[in-house]
Amino acid sequence: MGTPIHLSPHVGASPSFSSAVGPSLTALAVVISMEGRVEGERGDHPSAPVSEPPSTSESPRRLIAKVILLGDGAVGKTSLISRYVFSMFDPHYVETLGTNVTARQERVETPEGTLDVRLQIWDVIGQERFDSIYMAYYQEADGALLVCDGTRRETLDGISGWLHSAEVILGKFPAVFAINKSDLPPAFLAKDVEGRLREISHGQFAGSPVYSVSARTGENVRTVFQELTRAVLERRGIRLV
Ligand SMILES: Nc1nc2c(ncn2[C@@H]2O[C@H](COP(=O)(O)OP(=O)(O)OP(=O)(O)O)[C@@H](O)[C@H]2O)c(=O)[nH]1
Ligand SMILES: [Mg+2]
Repeated sequence: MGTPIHLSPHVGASPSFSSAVGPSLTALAVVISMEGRVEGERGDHPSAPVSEPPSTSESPRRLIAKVILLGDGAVGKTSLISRYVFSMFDPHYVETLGTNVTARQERVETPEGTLDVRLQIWDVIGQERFDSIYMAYYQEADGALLVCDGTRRETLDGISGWLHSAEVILGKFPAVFAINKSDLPPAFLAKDVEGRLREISHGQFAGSPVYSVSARTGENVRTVFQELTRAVLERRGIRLV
């Protein structure tokens, strides 16, 4: 199990926007392709790399990161995003059509000062893999939250397929694993996921954080997004204090 990180309580949420599958998704990807850069609030060039010296401005530096949710249908990807961004839960199942993007900000402390990380959270239907929707969805992602449904063992089996298809586009990438619906009796446990991860992709994901979460109760929901934030920053050489 990973260790929760402690980030400042400052958060900001923005309304979601959706894109139908097709040309508009491509346009959206261009907008989102700012990830990997720090934006100074006053005067910094928007394309300044994250490794630049800290701004002398009092405003925190800002960084945009694209994170994607992967997992089979009805595991609770959309519900986890709703809980994290809007503090809401809907017990009715509405299959995600096309791609939805929402955002929430996490404020973190680094040796160079405060950094506001705007997580662009991409949600897509968990049905088919490897078609043009997923290619666009995976492209330029900084990290992934892999979600399975703790009441359905077959969704654990599905994880390896999602990892492999994302690897084709992304190569190595930071990942955090969420066993959702912890408010219900489990069909498998975190140790089962950890065992599976040791077997997948030459163990690339062994040691990645695994959490039991519940979009219904909120248990560990913010924690998994914070862990993903930490993993994305570490991948870019940014340490948290
Ligand atoms: N009890 C319980 N139900 C949950 C939880 N999270 C999601 N659900 C329910 O599971 C169903 C599927 O949730 P979604 O969030 O739509 O699943 P999804 O992974 O986005 O599904 P697709 O869009 O089809 O890929 C809905 O009825 C949710 O209310 C949870 O933590 N506990
Ligand atoms: Mg969905």
